[in-house]
Amino acid sequence: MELDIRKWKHVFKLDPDRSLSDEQLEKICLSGTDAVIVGGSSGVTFDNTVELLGRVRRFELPCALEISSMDAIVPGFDLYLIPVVLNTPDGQWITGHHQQAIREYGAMMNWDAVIPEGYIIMNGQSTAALVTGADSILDNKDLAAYARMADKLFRFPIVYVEYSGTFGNMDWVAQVREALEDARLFYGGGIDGPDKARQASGCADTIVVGNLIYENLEQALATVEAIRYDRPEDARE
Ligand code: 1GP
Repeated sequence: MELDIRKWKHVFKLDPDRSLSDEQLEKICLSGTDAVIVGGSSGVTFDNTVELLGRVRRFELPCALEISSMDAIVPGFDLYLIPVVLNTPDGQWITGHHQQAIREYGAMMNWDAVIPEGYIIMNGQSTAALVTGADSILDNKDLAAYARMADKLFRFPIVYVEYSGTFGNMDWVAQVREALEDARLFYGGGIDGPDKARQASGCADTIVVGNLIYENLEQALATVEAIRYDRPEDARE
């Protein structure tokens, strides 16, 4: 099982608040994706998170929890991804909730499994933007500056450009990757099939496929295959 996020090129993000049959979940977990991230912007509870973890655990692939609610911090995940929203004026999403969670659980946490993400929310209509009050009216220079801030100032290991629900500007995403030296660039948003998966994978280090799982599972599975042969280790003879 590959827990080094630097090796991940493709991940599926599963929403505990949406349903998948056992057969669908099996296809996802056996698809060849590098990992599953469990997370969502609304309706995520302790119970639905535990349930999904238990079901994913039947398969041998990394399972990370992206924490968006203190009530849904569930032990037993391989990794814990902690979004720090860089483009919100609301400090709750930068340090507020984080400080409260650490106050509660800090002494018992396995810090080796915790990975902060410098999160930049680019779709102002997304639930993530509405919940966090993110200011998504940014140009490419604003975006690159947030990314560089995450990389060089805060030294976050992940910069996550989040277009959730809409396909982003790939030129801008490519500019972000140019600007980063150490951080890994995660891109998520609007990947609706192999073509967009390839485009996004050409501009970011790791692509995240979410909604498509629930809208068109076969297309979602095809995104794994689409980028597979871009990986040197998977190259055909
Ligand atoms: C959402 O970045 C992910 O957090 C994926 O976005 O749901 O649009 O694929 P989509």
